[in-house]
Amino acid sequence: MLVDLDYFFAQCEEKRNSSIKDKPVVVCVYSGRTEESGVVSTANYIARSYGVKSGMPIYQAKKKLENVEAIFLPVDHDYYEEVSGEVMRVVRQFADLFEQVGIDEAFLDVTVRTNGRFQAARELAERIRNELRAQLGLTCSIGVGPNKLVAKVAADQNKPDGLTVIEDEKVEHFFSPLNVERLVGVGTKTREKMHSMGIMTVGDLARCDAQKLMETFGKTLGIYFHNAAQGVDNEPVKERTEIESLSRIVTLKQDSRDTDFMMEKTEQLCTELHAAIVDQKVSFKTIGIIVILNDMSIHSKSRTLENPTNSLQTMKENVRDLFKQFFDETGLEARRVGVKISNLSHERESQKPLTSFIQRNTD
Ligand code: TTP
Ligand code: MG
Repeated sequence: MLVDLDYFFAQCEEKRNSSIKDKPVVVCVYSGRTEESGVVSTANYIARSYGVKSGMPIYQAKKKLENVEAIFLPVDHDYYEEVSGEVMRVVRQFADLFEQVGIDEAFLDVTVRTNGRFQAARELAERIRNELRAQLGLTCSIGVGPNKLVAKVAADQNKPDGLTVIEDEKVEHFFSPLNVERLVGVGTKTREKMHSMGIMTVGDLARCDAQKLMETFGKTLGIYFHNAAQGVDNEPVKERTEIESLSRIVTLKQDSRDTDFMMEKTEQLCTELHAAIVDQKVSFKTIGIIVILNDMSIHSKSRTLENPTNSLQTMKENVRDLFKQFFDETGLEARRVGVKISNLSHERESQKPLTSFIQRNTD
């Protein structure tokens, strides 16, 4: 099953201050250029009924809510992370396998505890919904299906506060009339392309020749669309062991306090760390250096950035600065040096509101 919290950031704001609950609530990422520049991160369903949407410029949302008393608030990511942590602690107790996929979303494999029975899964989903409401005062939407793809599409079917259960033999019936963009992976551009091919619904896509899809979208995507349209998906729910930090250390040929020499040696470490975080789709917010002296004493220095990033450039620049500071301040000589990144977060949570939405709006 997929559990997705409703209008999450805005619902968190309502939880903190229930007096705003019956008004349109719009949570904004202010870019700071002018008082109103920036985009809507999310909005409660009252605001959505006036046409306010995620990714919309703030001035446009204000225009839509011109004659109503609406609440505009800046994003408070730390608070949403805290609430997300509480939500996930509750939800994961109901899973055989648990995979958080965003700040407000998680997949649960419940096959074992339900003996593969959809009725039992439905009851479990109801219990999760009740627990979240009772313990945290929050609503969510849940989709249940034979695989992750169907569960995800089902969760989007009855929002907010909905539960949709799609059993194996109902998948085709459920999928075929849906607009094709409801499939995970079909964005605006792909939708336009599909429309131009006469593919409007998931059923149309399912009937489309696989070869033609591969020619148009490339082999990987073509096969994916072909399978997805039939509700076929074999991705397992993957338990993630939360990594807290990553580090790499190298031994120097001779003791040194020269920043350029240090950078030469640590460049490779940064590249390795960068490859690891790209692979695991995480960003770092804290970057540090480790310096081990020839008496084996360990020293470290770190700094925390304003926003999480996965930039190799940022990593290297900060490492250079930190080494420079460390050796200017201490006058010591290093025998081994290392780089450490911590405060890691999954990319979707950390970067979506800050980059891709703004980008999408300035396209
Ligand atoms: P979603 O689960 O996509 O959206 P939602 O929870 O606000 O609404 P829904 O009821 O449809 O589930 O995203 C979770 C949070 O991620 C959302 O509350 C705010 C943030 N977000 C953005 O900042 N910008 C966006 O464009 C989207 C879609 C989400
Ligand atoms: Mg949500």
